[in-house]
Amino acid sequence: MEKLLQYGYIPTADTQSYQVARITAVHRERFEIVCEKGFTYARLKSSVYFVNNERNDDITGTAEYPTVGDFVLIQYNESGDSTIVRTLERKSYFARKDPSSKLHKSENSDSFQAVAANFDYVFILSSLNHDLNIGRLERYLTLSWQSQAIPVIILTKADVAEEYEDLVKEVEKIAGYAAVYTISSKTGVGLEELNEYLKPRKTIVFLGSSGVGKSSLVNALAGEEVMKVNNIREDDSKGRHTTTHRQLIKLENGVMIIDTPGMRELGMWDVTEGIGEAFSDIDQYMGKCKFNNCSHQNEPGCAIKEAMENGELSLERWESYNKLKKEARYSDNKVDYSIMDKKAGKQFSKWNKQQKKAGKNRN
Ligand SMILES: Nc1nc2c(ncn2[C@@H]2O[C@H](COP(=O)(O)OP(=O)(O)O)[C@@H](O)[C@H]2O)c(=O)[nH]1
Ligand SMILES: [Mg+2]
Repeated sequence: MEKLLQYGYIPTADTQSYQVARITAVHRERFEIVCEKGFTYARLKSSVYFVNNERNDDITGTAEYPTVGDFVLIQYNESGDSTIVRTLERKSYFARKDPSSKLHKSENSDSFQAVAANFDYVFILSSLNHDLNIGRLERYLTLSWQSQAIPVIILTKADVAEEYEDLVKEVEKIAGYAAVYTISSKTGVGLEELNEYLKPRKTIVFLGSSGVGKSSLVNALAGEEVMKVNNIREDDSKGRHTTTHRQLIKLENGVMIIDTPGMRELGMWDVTEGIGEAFSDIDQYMGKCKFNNCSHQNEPGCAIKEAMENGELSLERWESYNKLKKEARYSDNKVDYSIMDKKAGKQFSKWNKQQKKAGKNRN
């Protein structure tokens, strides 16, 4: 079990006679995995996988396709692809609506896919250069809290940004419980302070729009080029979208990193939970109004109105909160994994097709 422990596995499940593996990348129909025997490939067989995962009704988020970061049980095959038997319980995950789902438009029947799993921290990267967007950060924070991992805000490219103190203050105001760091991958400024997150057996997901410097930071932390850097046109700060691939890599010091192409690119844009944590400054006023059914419009004794009047709460912040809250109401109760479980067999073939298509686009 030594190798899997290094990959962050905590032995809890009854693994029976199977081997444990961690998924390091997802290809068309094949998974790159690491197991005790080293790096190898694995596949799903619906006759095996969906039978074995039916027992997982009680475990949120596991009765579906494995994704990068997942711990799985495999039948190890020495001479070919191993077979994935079952996905183990996730301690954290990001999910998106299944883009291949035809049921998208109807309110309660969306199916979901996990896009990354079992991470400890989410590094939310945003460039101090010119694309810093508070609303987007608030959304990233909410999605991160929802994932069950701890968000950390990292403001990049400090070497080229001018006069960014006010910007940092603005970010700190909306960061809530999340820590905020200012760094430059180019000069190395601020990187040392990230050391407390870069521990063996921990997994970090990198999030942020294309071009903010995710791959550059991975390389700076690794001390070598492990990720391809996009050369962007600095005039409009739009990166080329080359990272379409999610991959888990382990650095020399034992920390693991999942680089992503960004949440919008991943189609992960819906908030459901996590708003309370992301907006802890607003949450504290809830239940403090004179009327407990206060709509925070014109009622007397409204704690929100008071906070805005005395400058504790800004209108922008209140509007962001309401915007995400409204979306969350629409997507409430949609992540019903027990339903997914029953549909799993049907989804498997659909998913296979989708992976093939994605693979074609990628190549
Ligand atoms: N000046 C400066 N440029 C950076 C920094 N980090 C990344 N870049 C540049 O920003 C562009 C996009 O970087 P990349 O790491 O590929 O971004 P990703 O798309 O988020 O992975 C590249 O041209 C990098 O050289 C930094 O700290 N300072
Ligand atoms: Mg990149």
